[in-house]
Order: sequence, then structure tokens, then C-alpha cells
Amino acid sequence: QKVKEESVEFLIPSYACQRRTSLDNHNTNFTDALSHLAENAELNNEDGRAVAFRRAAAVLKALPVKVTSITQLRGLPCLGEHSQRVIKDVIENGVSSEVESTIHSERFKALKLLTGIFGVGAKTADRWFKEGIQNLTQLANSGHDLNRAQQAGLEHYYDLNQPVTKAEAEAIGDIVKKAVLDVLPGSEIILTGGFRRGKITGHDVDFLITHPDEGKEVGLVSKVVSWLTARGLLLYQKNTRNSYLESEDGPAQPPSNMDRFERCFSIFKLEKKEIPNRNWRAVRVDLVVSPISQFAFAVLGWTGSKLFERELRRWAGQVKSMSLSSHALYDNKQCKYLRATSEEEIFTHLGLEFIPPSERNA
Ligand code: TTP
Ligand code: MN
Ligand code: MN
Ligand code: MN
Repeated sequence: QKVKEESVEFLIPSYACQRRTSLDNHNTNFTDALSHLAENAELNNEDGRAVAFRRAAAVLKALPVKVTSITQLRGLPCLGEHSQRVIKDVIENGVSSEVESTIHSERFKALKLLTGIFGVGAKTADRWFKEGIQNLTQLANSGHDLNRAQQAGLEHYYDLNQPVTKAEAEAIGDIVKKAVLDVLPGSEIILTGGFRRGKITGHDVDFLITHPDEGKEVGLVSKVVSWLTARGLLLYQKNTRNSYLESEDGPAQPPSNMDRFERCFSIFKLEKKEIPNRNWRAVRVDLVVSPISQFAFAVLGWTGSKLFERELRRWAGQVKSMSLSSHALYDNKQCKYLRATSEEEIFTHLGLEFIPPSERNA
């Protein structure tokens, strides 16, 4: 599991949670190609294939040098035959013919466009594509009944497909802080997701909220939503109550990235004086509330990246016989929950070196 470059050897462990992956990617030519194939597999509901491409891309993201020859890949983990073929193609021809024909196919283009609508997943997009719907006009004219999320997604399609900047995330953070502290003084609010990993843009803004007195946080999301709604700051919101019960949901549940926190998937109406005529733009915002006793797990679970999270859960299960979720860590051998009040403690429980958020960009 080593890569050679001018007699320097780098050790690349096989689980993404065992290694550091900064945003400084030296192999975007390969990782873009592999990510396109992963995306295509996700659009085709081929999850196993998608994860294999994601893992291969993540290994290349973690390399401290640019790969220029296939021999440098010898001994690296997670590079299956298919991924190696794609990399070889890119080295020799500058592009992968498979990737090129995939991303220029009518199907890929249409599915990407349709899943770019907030509220539309791969299955819905595929059903529509099979009915001949390939663009937004055809969808609007199709007579399909769209749900509330999809209507909002269509209405704000352009805005929601524009990257959210760090400055916009901070402006929304100020509003969220004001709302939360107004309805429940003493609450803590942190920016999670990609921005916590140091990304300078994102597809949305993720906030995690808690209160030092366990129980005080119950019902907080709906109060915050009322506060925001009263001020005309929300274009769309869907609340979900907390449905987590340790006794039922803990160890018995298969590891999954869907958690059961009280939450709101929303679209903010962010004031932007510089946008002419309108003076605002739409931004996707996720608000999640965690009890303080689960906060460290929630922070770890909501920081991402998605592959890093997936790998943490896989490591926990396969190597440590533990079940990790955004709520808790359960030791299947000792038959007990392992408590933690910080991310560092969770890494220690898992027998992993602590990886800071900025190095979780797998
Ligand atoms: P995202 O907001 O989807 O991704 P991101 O912030 O890493 O990237 P982007 O800049 O494109 O927004 O998800 C953030 C994290 O939240 C991700 O690690 C997965 C986690 N998550 C859950 O734990 N539970 C959920 O139900 C969802 C939707 C996400
Ligand atoms: Mn570097
Ligand atoms: Mn995000
Ligand atoms: Mn999100």
C-alpha cells in the first residue's frame, strides 16, 4: 500500500478514515473522471459500483503527488480493475473514453438536470426520463403532480444550482444564531458539512444546534422555523421531529447515514442587495438539533464528507465490531454504549488517529 515517487514512498491505508485528505487534490484529472462514473452509478441505483469508484477516487485524493505513471499505483488500496483502466486511459489519452461517452449521453445529462431539482432523487428522475422528460420545460408541461419540495425546487432551480459562498453561509449563520438564541438562550450553534471541512463553496449550509441542559432542545426546530417564517426568511421548510430511541435504534439498526434528529430541510430567502430587481437569492439550509449527550456523534456525523462517514461506519463495524451512527457508538463485544463528549474521544474509542475536519475531504 505504497506509492513511489522518486524513491519516496507514501503509506496509504485502505479505510478513508485512517488517512488525511485535504482539499489540496493533486489528481483532479483522475478523481473527476472516477467521480463522474460514481455519479452515473448513483443515478442508475448501482450503489456498490458507485462506492467502489468513490473509494478509488478518495485514494487518489489522498496522494501527496500527482500521478503520472500507472506504475506509481502499484500496491495502492481500493483501485479495482475498472478504476485502473480509467486511470490508465486518462494517463495515456488525457481523457477516459468511457467517462466521455457517459457524461455526454442523453440519459446522464437528463438525469443530472432532473436530480438537480431539490426534492427529485435518482428513482423519480429515471421514471420521468423513461416517459421522455429530459428538461425542465418538458417536466413543467408533463402534467405531473409535483410535491411541495419539488415545486420549490423547480421554482428556485437556478439559485439552488449556484454554489453557496462562505460569505453567504456566514450571513445565514448570523440569522440562524439570532433566531436560535432568541427562542432558546444558551443554545450552541455550529456550522457543519462542507464548510466545517474548509470548503469555500457548498451546495447548501448545514447547522447543528444543541443546548447544555439535556431536554431543553426538544421542539427547538419548530420554534426557530416559526421565528424565521414570521420574518419572511423562508421560501420552503419541512420539519421532522426527533424519532431516535436509544433502546430501539442503537445497536439493532444497520449503519445508515439517515439519522433521526429533529431537523428542518429548508430554503432560505437570503437578502442580497447586489442582485438587481430582486435583492435576494434562494439558499438550501439544513437545521439539525441534537441533545447534548449525542452532540459529539452528531457533529462527527454531520461534518462529512459522505465517503469519510461511510468509511468510519465501515471501520467501526468490520474492524472494531462496533456500530457507529450520528447518535451513538455501540460496542457489540462489550454490549454497551461508549459515551463521548468530543470528536477526539470517538476516534479514540474507534482506535483511530484523530483526523481534523479539514482532512476529512475524502
Ligand atoms: P451535505 O450537506 O449533503 O454535504 P456536504 O456539506 O459535505 O457538501 P456540500 O458542500 O455539497 O453541501 O451533507 C453533510 C453531512 O451531513 C454529510 O456528511 C452527511 C450528513 N447527513 C446526515 O448525517 N444525515 C442526513 O440525513 C443527511 C441528509 C446528511
Ligand atoms: Mn499537497
Ligand atoms: Mn452541505
Ligand atoms: Mn446538507
